[in-house]
Amino acid sequence: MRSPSVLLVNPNQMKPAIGPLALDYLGASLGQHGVAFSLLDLSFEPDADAAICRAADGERGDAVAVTVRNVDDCYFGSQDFVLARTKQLVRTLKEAFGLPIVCGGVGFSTSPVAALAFLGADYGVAGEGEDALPAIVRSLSAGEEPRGIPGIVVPGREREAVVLARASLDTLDLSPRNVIDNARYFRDGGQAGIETKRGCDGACVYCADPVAKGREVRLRPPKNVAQEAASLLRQGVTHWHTCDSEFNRPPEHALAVCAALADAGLGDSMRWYAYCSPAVFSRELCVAMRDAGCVGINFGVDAGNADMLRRLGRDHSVDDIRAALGWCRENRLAVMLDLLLGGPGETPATVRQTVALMKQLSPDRVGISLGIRVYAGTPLARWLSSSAGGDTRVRLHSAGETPWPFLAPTFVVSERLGEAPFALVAEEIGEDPRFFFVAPEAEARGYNYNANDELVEAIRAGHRGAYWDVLRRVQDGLPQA
Ligand code: B12
Repeated sequence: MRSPSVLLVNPNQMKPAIGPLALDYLGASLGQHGVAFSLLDLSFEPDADAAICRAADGERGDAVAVTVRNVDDCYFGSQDFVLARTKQLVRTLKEAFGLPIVCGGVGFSTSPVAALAFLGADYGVAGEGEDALPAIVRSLSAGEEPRGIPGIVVPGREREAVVLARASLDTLDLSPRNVIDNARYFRDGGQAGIETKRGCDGACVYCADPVAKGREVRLRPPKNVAQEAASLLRQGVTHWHTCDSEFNRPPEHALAVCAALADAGLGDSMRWYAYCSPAVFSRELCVAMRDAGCVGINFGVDAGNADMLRRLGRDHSVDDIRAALGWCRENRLAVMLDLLLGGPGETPATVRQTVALMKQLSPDRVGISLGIRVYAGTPLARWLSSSAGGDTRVRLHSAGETPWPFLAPTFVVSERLGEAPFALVAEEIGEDPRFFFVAPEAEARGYNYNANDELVEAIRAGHRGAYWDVLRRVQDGLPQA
């Protein structure tokens, strides 16, 4: 009897190219579950439709699995609704293969029922796919309707509560990293990714991570993370970024991962970057990260004003930001502070205060997103839909109409910033080159990493690492990381 098998598809064509980490993890798990797979990676295909037709000429399995990392690019200036293109690809895949289409991914899981309906796919998985996908493929291979699989989403069952699929992280070996072409992604995209844990129990009002990944934090064995880094190194990949929402939550796990990387002797041979929270950061962690090969941290600080931090549901203070930056300086870690401006309650005065604090703290770079992407299922979405949202004095901007609230990119901007919020922020920044901020009508992409030619060029010229650090190095004429 033929063994169950599935075609894994990456539809993401954004440039610079970020490797679909999910497919390396899903492939590892499918193998461990005895399910065969092949890969169709459309990232480097100039003609996706033609590549699909070529692939359909070969052996066909039981299903086609599409990873949907991005619904949109989450950037107010561009509002690129990627899911609309993925929908076209799903249609082409369906016609070419005549097989059930299964979708999943972090973007997908931010709105699983809506995304499934919009894409016209047959099955979806909300949450982690490592155990769910093999179970679905096995059922289909046996000619059975997949049922009772945690996380599965099926058309017409919209009213059922969606539960998030979970994977057996303590027993699965996610370290091989041998499904996607990591060497090519490193050459063209300048970095790889590694996830050390999943889920976030934070209370940030706008964040889709608790929706897509769950509130319960699940940790990977630190040694397995180090083995994974070593697998990448064997492929010539020397720079990577953590793919956790915030690496230092919980801090004990971050310390254990750093110890495992250092013990494996990787601290000197690899360079990595992380998203971190200033709330649970410490000098001890900073030193451990440096010794494990970390060279730069992006702190999602959002605001430099206590009232806005509270409104956004953040649990750090301005003093935490200051302290974190100080420890990074002591240990020569580069720092970007990321701001999220324009949320409910933002005023010209709070913007002024935040921008002034950034100038005073003087990190290596400050990234500014103006306008907050609203995701269904977040406190922000609930608040906007409730009567309390009626008099919040915010404007909603939406780039596309779908019957599902917040599926197409939708951004909230405080009305109190007036008719020209971008000009207002630009005026506060002035000519300060440390800020990444571009107006929507500008040609430059700034630190929008979607269709960013400046970055593509820099990577072609040999730069590697986190994109903010690559842009900084090019701007400041610094050597490659
Ligand atoms: C790290 C990260 C980055 C890093 C990537 C570094 C790297 N080397 O990989 C950087 C900074 C480069 C980055 C850039 C961008 N990012 Co980003 N990023 C992330 C982050 C934190 C992790 C992504 C990741 O790899 N996760 C780990 C993988 C394994 O998880 P996964 O893809 O969810 O896969 C699991 C499940 O979903 C499921 N699954 C996945 N596929 C499938 C398929 C099937 C069939 C099944 C059954 C299951 C399944 O199983 C997998 C294993 O459990 C996520 C948020 C998050 N917590 O995931 C945002 C996130 C994906 N990014 C996002 C965005 C918007 C972007 C940018 C477009 C931003 C911009 N405008 O510049 C760019 C795009 C870059 C590009 N060119 O593609 C958004 C997407 C949201 C949306 N609206 O679509 C997210 C969700 C953050 C957010 N909430 O806003 N990003």
